[in-house]
Amino acid sequence: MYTQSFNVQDAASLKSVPQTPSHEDPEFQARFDRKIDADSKIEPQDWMPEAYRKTLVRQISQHAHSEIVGMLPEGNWISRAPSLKRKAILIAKVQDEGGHGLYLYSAAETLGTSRDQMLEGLHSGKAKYSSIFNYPTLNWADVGVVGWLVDGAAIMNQIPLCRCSYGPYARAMIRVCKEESFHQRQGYEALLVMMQGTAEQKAMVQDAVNRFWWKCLAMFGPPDSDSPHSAQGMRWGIKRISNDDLRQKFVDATVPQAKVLGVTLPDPELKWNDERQHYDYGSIDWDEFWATVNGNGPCNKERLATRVKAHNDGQWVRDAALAYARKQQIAARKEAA
Ligand code: BYC
Repeated sequence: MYTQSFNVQDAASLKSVPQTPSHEDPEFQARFDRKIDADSKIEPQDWMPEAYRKTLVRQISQHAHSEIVGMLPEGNWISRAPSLKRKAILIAKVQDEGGHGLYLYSAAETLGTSRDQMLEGLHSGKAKYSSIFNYPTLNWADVGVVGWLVDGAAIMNQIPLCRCSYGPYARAMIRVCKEESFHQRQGYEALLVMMQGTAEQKAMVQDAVNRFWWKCLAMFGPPDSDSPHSAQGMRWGIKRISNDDLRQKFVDATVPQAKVLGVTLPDPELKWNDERQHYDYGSIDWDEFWATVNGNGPCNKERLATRVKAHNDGQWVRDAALAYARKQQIAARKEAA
């Protein structure tokens, strides 16, 4: 599964589904709307409005970029994991994230955008990826907290995407979510072990939670009132639950987990609201969020430079895979002749 693309030339002619002629015909539109209203899946060969296609390419490619950039902060800790067991788990997790990127790039390719185009967007700094990966992982506790909170937030956001109206994205997300739930649990378990350790270990966990908590709340995106894409995304059945509702679900699910772990979530305003039957929480620093999303977070430049270098260093692998595929093709043609 991880190498599915290696023997396929990454050219638009091979990987893309041809675009439907661009007439936004009322009859086609009505058929599309009926499918959305009936909660049926839209498949690559179906007619779809250009704006729907563009929204999906934007969201799925950003999601794919987040998966592969997300490999970097954790990948830094593979060589410094505290035991062989933790190292093996972390290698598996980071490899899973690479796999998620591949499923998602493949899903986006079915919409007519090649992987080269998407990667060009990432490497040139035009395309977005999740804000959370522009913060550093300073110590081993951060790796546990990334699993518990970052993957926890990702699952909360991604479970509804398994019901997304676009078939290939929805199907990719089913597998992604299964793997993400292992990631979340391994992070939580690593933290539980540290919380039974020395005072220094407990302090490390608390410090990591303090640094990541607010950034994880911001991962769900701007408040609904400031989210330009939410209303249309929900009308199309791409987004099923709004940014604010997902954020609330995440807070409600995480507070009891923090209690079991024995850490304090760094928000003096966090308290149960009996009337709302939800936890109230304090204000997120949206200026910091936008600064990070727009390229000025603590690690944006480092992440992009590492990613571009990894891509360039991997050129020989892609060349070799394509050369092998060409050889196989020639051999197959000879045999058929
Ligand atoms: N970071 O109108 P909105 C993971 C952008 S987890 C950066 O609400 P939308 C992983 C947004 O793109 C993370 N940018 O947009 C976990 C838009 O900008 P553009 C990845 C953000 O699309 C562990 C603008 O703000 N998950 O992969 O309706 C280990 C306005 O926002 C962020 C996904 O991508 C952010 N946090 O909703 C490894 C899930 N939030 O495009 C990996 C799929 C918002 O207009 N994506 N923006 O320039 C989604 O569900 C939605 O795209 C979002 C945003 C909820 C993220």
